[in-house]
Amino acid sequence: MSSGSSSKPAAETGTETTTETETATPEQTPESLDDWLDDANGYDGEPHRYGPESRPTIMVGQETDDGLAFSPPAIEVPPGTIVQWDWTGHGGQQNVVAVDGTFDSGRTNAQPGTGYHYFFEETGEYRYVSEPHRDDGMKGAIIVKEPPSSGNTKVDEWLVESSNFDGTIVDRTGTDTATVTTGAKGNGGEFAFDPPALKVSTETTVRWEWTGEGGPHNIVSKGDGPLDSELVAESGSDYQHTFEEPGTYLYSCKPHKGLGMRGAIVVE
Ligand SMILES: [Cu+2]
Repeated sequence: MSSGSSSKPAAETGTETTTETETATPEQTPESLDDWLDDANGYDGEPHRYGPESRPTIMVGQETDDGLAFSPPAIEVPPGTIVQWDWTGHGGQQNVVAVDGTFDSGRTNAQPGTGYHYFFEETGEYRYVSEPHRDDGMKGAIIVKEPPSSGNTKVDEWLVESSNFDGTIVDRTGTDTATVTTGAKGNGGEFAFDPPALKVSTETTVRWEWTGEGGPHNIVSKGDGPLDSELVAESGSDYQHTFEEPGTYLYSCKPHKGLGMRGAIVVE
């Protein structure tokens, strides 16, 4: 019938629109990673760091609220890591698309059990979105960088997932006592030891002092080391140990070990 007559004007309109869009959106200077993550749904201010040989999994669609978040939204991994995304079915149609085009899961999907993975070989900051919900804050970032290194392999491996470890072993050699704050800020809450790594001389007494934040904590040696405190929550609690033998002493808070609440004392 009259089907052919409307096609030409429609095509002309389409061309015009495209031109307008291009002139209206000039290239913007790339925003900082902090700015990018600032309005990412579910971001708590700290990327979760993974060690070598880990295979992090990111949930696509959160169970809470409207589901429009990656969980966790930001992670830090060493080069050579495979990152896995698993669709939860929450939040409707989703995909995983790098802003710079590095990776792209393809067409959107709302099917729980859908998976996608990407092998991150090169260091860099990879921002990504779920395209249907980009403007609703469904954004994330994969930060690929070498893990922090202090030069002490035992310490580095033990603390690789502790968010407040930056490769520094705080030097308190030559002092009688040294203090470690227990329940310091880090690991997604008040789940850190500060400093996470400490170097002391033999005969030094190390004192752990509780802030009272982050729930009950304890100090427990890895393996059969000497540290074994009570599990307590009260601010002002303390636990101490005098180190007689040189060595590297690794410990954690049992309830929060998985979150990265770990510490190390190097005794010289
Ligand atoms: Cu704890």
